[in-house]
Amino acid sequence: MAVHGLRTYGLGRHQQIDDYQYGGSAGMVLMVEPLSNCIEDLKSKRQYDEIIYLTPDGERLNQSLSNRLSLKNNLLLICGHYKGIDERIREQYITLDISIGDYVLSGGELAAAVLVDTIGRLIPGVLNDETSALFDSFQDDLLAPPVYTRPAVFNNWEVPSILLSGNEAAIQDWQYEQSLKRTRERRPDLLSESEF
Ligand code: 6GU
Repeated sequence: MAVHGLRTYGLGRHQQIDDYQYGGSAGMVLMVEPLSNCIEDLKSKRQYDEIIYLTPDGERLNQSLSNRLSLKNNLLLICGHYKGIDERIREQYITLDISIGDYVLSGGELAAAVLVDTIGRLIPGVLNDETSALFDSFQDDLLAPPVYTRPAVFNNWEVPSILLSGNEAAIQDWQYEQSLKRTRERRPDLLSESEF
């Protein structure tokens, strides 16, 4: 992963990258020329599968979108700031708009960090145990079951005995039931009619 500062492509002695918006509303907008020069420079060095703009009006990020993006080779993420970027950049270059949720951040940087984290952990070798992403909450639209580690008893608080049984099939059934129960209680919106 590489981070590129837009200021490098800024205009004039002050390396200007933003300006007042046409129409008179308050707030600065990232200018078309520095962004275009930056994107063209990066595109001349790599072929990008997607050029993504992080924006509250984008498609809502979820696990399935992260899964899809983790299969791509090169992604270019554009972070807006202030009131956003000149619309012509969106029209000319952006192939995908992503929002990380229904709230407003002051810039796209934290959203980009969230996106990079969710994708990065799906790439083989990033997680210690490569299989463990398979059992995450949301990977199958269910929340993850409760987990325990040693000791088996603390303050008389016991680990469910099934987990100590060594019966792998029974443990898997138990974990699946716990996932369903947790999802029903906390996120019923994730369940289809049949599972409910
Ligand atoms: Cl991607 N950007 C900004 N500025 N705010 C957001 C967002 C993105 N996603 C949710 N809120």
